[in-house]
Amino acid sequence: MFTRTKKLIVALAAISACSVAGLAHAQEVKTRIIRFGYGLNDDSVQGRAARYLAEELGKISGGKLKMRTYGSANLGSDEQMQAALVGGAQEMMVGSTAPLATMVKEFGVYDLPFLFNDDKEADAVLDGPFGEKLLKMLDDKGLVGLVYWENGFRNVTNSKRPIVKAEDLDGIKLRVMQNKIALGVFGALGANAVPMPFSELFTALETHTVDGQENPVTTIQSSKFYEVQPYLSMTRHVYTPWVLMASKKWWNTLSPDEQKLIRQAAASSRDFERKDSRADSAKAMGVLKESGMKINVVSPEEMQRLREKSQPVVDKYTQELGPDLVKQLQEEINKARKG
Ligand code: TK8
Repeated sequence: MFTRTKKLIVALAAISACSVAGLAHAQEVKTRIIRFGYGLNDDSVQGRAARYLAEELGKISGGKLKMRTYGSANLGSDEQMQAALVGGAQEMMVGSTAPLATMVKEFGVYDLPFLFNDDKEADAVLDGPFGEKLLKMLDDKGLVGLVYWENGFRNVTNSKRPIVKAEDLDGIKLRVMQNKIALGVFGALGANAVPMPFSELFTALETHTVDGQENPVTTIQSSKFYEVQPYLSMTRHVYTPWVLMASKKWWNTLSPDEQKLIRQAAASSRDFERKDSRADSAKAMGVLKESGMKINVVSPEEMQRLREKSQPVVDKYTQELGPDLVKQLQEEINKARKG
């Protein structure tokens, strides 16, 4: 009898300890509105993953962390949103690494061409110590880097001619992402490279302010570039990721519990997004073929020539980025290649 009573007391004590902890836990998560911005439209890989992220966060926070998603650069271009996050005027975003390089030059490393062979290598490097190290560097600049989403391997579209030989890029007015490495690489490849925010790109293509651009097929399809670009050449010259970020100013006002929930939802969104992006690439190719776009695959010989043409700029920027950084990246890629 005595032991039974004792057991009961112990059990009751355990239950009440739990519910106190549960209560304390619940108190650490306040009702919050989180504005999340992105550059592509709602019907894109970004749009689908943003909705998934918002839903997931709502679910695991018992409806308290309410994320409002704004696509099509409605909160601003990648660079404008970055600034808004730093200033604390916006809570979260997803955007390209290229414009981050103006704040943390090391992010320019992802614009060096011909690094990754496939998405498996990219995942391993981005989710490993190298990718983490770069995300951490954002901390001092007022940003919290959470995870990488896949943007993907980029291909050239234009309105002049198919890129069959390396020389076909000569003189093509090509929009590039806004940093000096992207600019330098396409300059070396012979193009007349023009930096411009993505949010202005469709109009610039439509009005022939530029002849072409480069992006993954998922974006070429979802942004309807096929309506204004007759040629798509499968160059796969670079793999670029997106970074999911929070404003540091805002992040510092969150409880550890809230931060944990956001990190957890961010990690799930990464897995969702990459899977979707890979499935969508195949679908996008189908849509692009049907659209009447003329699509060509660049031969291995010409790819090698593009690689050689870009090598001097790669060497130059390797010095600027730091040879150790580039070496570390190369080693991580080699590890992924073997493993
Ligand atoms: C969308 C951009 C886009 C990127 C670009 O805001 O700028 O070309 O590939 O995805 O971040």
